[in-house]
Amino acid sequence: MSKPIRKILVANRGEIAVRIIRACKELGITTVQVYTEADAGSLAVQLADQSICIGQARSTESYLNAPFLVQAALMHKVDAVHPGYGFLSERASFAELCEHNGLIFIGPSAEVIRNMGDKAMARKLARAAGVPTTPGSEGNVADVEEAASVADTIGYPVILKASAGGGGRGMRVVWQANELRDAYNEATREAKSAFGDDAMYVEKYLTRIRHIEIQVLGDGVDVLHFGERDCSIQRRNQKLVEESPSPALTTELRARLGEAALLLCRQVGYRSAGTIEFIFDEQSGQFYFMEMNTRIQVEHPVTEMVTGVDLVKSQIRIAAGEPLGLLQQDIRMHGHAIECRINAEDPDRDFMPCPGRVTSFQAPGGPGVRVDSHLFPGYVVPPYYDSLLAKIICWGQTREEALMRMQRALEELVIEGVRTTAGFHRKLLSHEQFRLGNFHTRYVQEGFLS
Ligand code: MV4
Repeated sequence: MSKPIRKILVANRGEIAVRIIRACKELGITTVQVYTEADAGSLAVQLADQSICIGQARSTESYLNAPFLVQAALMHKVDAVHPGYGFLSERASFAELCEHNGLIFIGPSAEVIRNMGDKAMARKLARAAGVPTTPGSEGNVADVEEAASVADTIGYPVILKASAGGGGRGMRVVWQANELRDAYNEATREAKSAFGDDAMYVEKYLTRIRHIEIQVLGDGVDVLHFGERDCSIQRRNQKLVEESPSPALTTELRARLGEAALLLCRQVGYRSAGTIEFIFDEQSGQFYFMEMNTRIQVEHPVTEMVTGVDLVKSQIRIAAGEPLGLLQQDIRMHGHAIECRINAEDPDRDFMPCPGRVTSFQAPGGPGVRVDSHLFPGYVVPPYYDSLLAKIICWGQTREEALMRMQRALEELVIEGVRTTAGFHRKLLSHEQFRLGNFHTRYVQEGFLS
């Protein structure tokens, strides 16, 4: 079904709200930006065609308040709602509420969001589609006895994962049998309080891995993949640096990962932008399905820089019922792109958040440099939301050129008034092993921050 989209409610904030507004401007779509008292002076409000205050600063009273957002959408007579990432972007009930009110939700169907949000169900769907999954339980385990039995079968270490979790939340690594019971009880208690659901599944824990994810676009009939992003540079499950292509993948492995991602998407008739996350064991060359994210991701510009495809505009076109209009052979990855997330956090104080007024801001520029940010001089970084200030994405013909450009961009960057992670990135990019492409998900906490 195809319905023209002439007006969109931007149901998010910060840099991704600016990104969505830019895509809409290029498509000739009118934008309505929601904001809270804390975001009243934001760049997104300044750039949007219209704006509406949806409440107080606290997210639960605003950006997480589905009825407020739908009410704002109906008042402004928008055709569609773009959820961005985080907040309600993967809340199936929000997608349903939009659709029940005649609004297009720019994302997959509520059913697909729900199924992929249940990590044990997602694992089952992946396995049924023929996607490699780690040894472990078929779905959720009934109790600690079943968890122990699965762990005995697959061998320690194992990782307990909350079905309602994801992104590293509600996980527990268990190194030996006598720790399992306590770990299981803690993990289920934590999951119950964090997600209201203590369902748990068990996987063989792979210790030295890379986090490799595949970007996809589906229109409900066809699905395409846009290559991988290596997101292994993380700290406490927060991605810091992402790049494409991965230094660890051969052409053959890239094709196998892409094909595996498409298998799952075809199985569920995937529609919109999405990302399939894998863990890649470099020693064995094996990769395994981890989870599927049913939203546009923070790091999407890395893929845009190497493929030339605007993923946000594609999402909006698909939501309007347009076909993909591309074939897999049309998609080429050219050169190398790397993204550094500049957060208002202090690396010298355990990355603690540092909100406050940005007294000066000078973005880098020049060949191959892209800055996605909502900052401007005088902007006050609020304490209520995530600490992302800007994403610097650099492209080069080679990884070395992309790294050199990123170092130049980080040196040009000026943000004063709040402490940021820019210095951390400059240090990381000067590390020999990182420059050689030799890293994994424990690189930061093991060799770098200790
Ligand atoms: C794993 C794993 C190793 N073995 N699963 C992290 C977040 C979510 N996407 C799944 N994650 C992982 N799942 C198995 N079977 C390693 C990760 C992982 C990770 C785990 C704990 C702490 C930091 C991590 C960073 C990246 C990936």
